[in-house]
Formats: sequence, structure tokens, C-alpha cells
Amino acid sequence: MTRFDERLHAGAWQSLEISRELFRGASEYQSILVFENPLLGRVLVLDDVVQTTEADEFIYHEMLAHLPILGHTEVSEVLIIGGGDGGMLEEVLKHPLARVTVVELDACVVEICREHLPSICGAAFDDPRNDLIIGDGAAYVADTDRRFDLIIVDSPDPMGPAKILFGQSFYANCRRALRDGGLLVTQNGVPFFQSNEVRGSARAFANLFRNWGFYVAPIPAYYGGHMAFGWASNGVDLALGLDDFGRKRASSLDTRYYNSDVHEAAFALPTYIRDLIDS
Ligand code: AG3
Repeated sequence: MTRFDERLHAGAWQSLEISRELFRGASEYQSILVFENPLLGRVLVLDDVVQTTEADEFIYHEMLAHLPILGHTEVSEVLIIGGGDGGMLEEVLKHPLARVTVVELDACVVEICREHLPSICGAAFDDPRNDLIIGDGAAYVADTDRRFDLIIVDSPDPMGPAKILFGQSFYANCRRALRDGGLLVTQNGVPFFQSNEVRGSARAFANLFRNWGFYVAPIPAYYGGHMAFGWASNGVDLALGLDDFGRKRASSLDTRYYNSDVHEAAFALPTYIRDLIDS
């Protein structure tokens, strides 16, 4: 049997059967592998780390798209940093908003995902509200004159080119690129194995934002239990939950993980994660 071993965490790894290999190669930035697995469907791997799978992508993308959009209530301009697979874009576009800008570093990721993972992006890249920029997301938030209601950091783990997306100066530039009341959300890894991500982001958020915190969801292909998502804003307090209108909008969305009960429950943090935030 051919298999892919993900050794993201020293000492404990996950092994996935490759029932069919669809693409293996490298771009200017990273190695790229797409294969099929009997339980997870098609799997995207960048630099030997699973990024998304057909079977469970809905959990991650719904929680980083709908929760902040409905929690904020007035999102019109969205910026996605990373997100070359298009899964986040597809979820965000389920809302009636003006424009969604995706800044993805690696054009090859977009091209390969559109070819081999069409079920994840759907027709999202063809939506006229989408504006795709191939470029460095960190440089973009530092330089842009545009202002956003919501910035979603849909990044890989803090290694290689994505490392900068977990640092205080990047978060400060995100703050600069937010409109008044704007909101930043981030993927912060699986804290059971990646405690430094939540710890580091919590410190940076505390230095930069009035309101901030974390919420969680379990993503099966991200081995190790809950994934943590960070949020930060100088206007919105996301932890307040949904108003009646938000609950109504949540129930009319076409989702498989996200709903208004999950929205509220996601802010209940296990003690080991609270301890990381406070440490
Ligand atoms: N980016 C987050 C991948 C995190 C994997 N990390 C892990 N298993 N701890 C996903 C991009 C999907 N659009």
C-alpha cells in the first residue's frame, strides 16, 4: 500500500493511504501533492503537511467564514490571506457582500486545486465579486490603501513562507488594513501539539487589539483534537455571540458543520487552551 506520512509533530504522526496519486511536484515556494484517500477523498498536501481534504474541509472553511461574518453583522469587503484552494472563498461568497479579495502567494496552488480539487472551490474563482491577487499577503496588508471589514488568514502552519503570518508585525498591518469595527480571524493550529501558536498570537493580539480571543472546532485531518481559531478587533466583540438576526441568517445558510448553536459553543475553551492563552 502506498501512503503519505505527515510528520508535522515530532514523535507522533499520521499516515494516510494513497489510493490514487493525482499530482506530485513543486512550485517556486513549496512541494505540492494531491492524492485520493478512501475515507478523506482528495487530499491537498503542501510541504508534507495536509492542508485540506474533500471530506472535512467544510468544518474548517465554514468556521473561518460564517462565524466571523455573522458575528460581525455588517461585512461587505473581505480579504482572504492564503486560501489558494478556494474553499474559504466559496463559503464567504454564500453571503451577500461586495467583494472578496484573495491574496495567495503561490499561483501553482490555485491552478492545481482548480484542476484536481474542483469540489472544494466550486465555481468560486469565477464569481465576479472575487478578486484574486497572486502575491505576498504580508506585503499586501502592509501596503494596501484598501480597508476591509474582515480579514481571514487561511494560512499553512508557521513554517517557511507562512511563518511571517503569525507575527506581531503582520497582525499590526492587518489592524491597519481593517475598517473601523473590522475583524481579523486566523487559523492557529492544533494547540494540543502546537501550543506556541495560540500563545504567540494571544500575546500579539493583547498588544494590538481591544477585543480578542479564540474559538475551536475539531478538524479530523488536522491530527490532535481541537483546532484553535484566533479573532481580534478594535470594534466588534465576537464572543458576544449572535443576535436574533444572526441566528436567522445562520439557519438559512447552506452548511454542514456551522449553525447558531455551534457558533455559541465554539467559544467554550477547554482549560488546557485557556491556560495557553493566559501563559
Ligand atoms: N490551512 C491550515 C492547515 C493547518 C494544518 N495544520 C495542522 N494539521 N496542524 C488550511 C488551508 C485550507 N484552505
